[in-house]
Amino acid sequence: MKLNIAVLPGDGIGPEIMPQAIHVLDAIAKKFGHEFVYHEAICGAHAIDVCGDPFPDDTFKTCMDADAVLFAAVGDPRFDNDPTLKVRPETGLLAMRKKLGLFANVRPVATFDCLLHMSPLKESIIKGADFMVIRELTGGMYFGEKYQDNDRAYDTDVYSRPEIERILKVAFETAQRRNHHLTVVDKANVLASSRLWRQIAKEMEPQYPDVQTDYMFIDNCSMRVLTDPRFFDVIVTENTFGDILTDETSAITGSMGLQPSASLGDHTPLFEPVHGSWPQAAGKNLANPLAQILSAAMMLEHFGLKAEGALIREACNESLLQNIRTPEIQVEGGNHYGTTEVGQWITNYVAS
Ligand code: GGG
Repeated sequence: MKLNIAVLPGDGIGPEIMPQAIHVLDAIAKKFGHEFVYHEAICGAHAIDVCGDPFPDDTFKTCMDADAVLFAAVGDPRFDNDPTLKVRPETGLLAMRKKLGLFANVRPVATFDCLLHMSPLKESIIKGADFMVIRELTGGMYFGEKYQDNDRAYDTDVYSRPEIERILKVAFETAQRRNHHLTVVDKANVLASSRLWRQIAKEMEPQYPDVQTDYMFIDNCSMRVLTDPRFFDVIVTENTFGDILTDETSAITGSMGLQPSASLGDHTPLFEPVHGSWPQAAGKNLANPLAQILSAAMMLEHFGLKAEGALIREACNESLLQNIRTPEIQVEGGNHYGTTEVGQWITNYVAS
């Protein structure tokens, strides 16, 4: 198979973890006889430095022309502290999602057996947890009208019926392909937008009689994912809740550096780690490349390359089992491996 892949390393640790995913993809291409063609483009703070725009038109075109986008992360603390820097890198991420119509962010959450003992959570509670969070990605407060002056600020939480229906359809269908259990997560006791979500989900329920659907407030869900994660199969929720919830679930997987995601919608699909740009670690060879490499595996699986995805997953699992780990998940007394060493090990495993 030939795949044109737009490659967007972005900021912070992005330019360090992305090459590791590319090395692994190259090893897969060689082993399975595929052709992966990479088209690198800029975004985020790096793009603001180059041309003043965090998602330039050239990058948009590169993404639109590609079969898939492999993206790392954006964000830079310079933009938190300097009021003269008006455009934030994150607006590039939002523009990318909006312009590519990427309304469904699919975030799998599963444990790695060999990391269970490192979780702050009880092993007996999280063992076997395996669920999917479907985060709506182009609506809600991130995109609603905003205002800020020195004394007053607001973000509006707007959702329309078509936006809610299309994401719920993805969620119901995902539950049908998995274990037939969907949890709709909202704050319907307080928020009007949540009440519309709930109303529409209830209207749609009869179309999916094979899916057991339940409803949970986000505050309850935030507790339940940590105290009873095996309860969940598919969670669907709005943009902000999904963003926060899937950082929380890194306590189940073992590290933010282990969570990949796929963003799907109207145009080119995009694959990116759940984590951000971790600027404090940039240039230090510290970042875990697994979320990026596993995002590449999700990309291949999206195109039906199941064996290729499975081999990458096996290589990642094996690296963890053999303690080839970056510092945040290394056992006491174990050697610390850097971003490049972990990436190289996984590449060699895939190539062998
Ligand atoms: N790879 C994800 C990333 O770059 N995250 C930084 C960020 O700004 N996240 C907010 C969001 O995902 O909406």
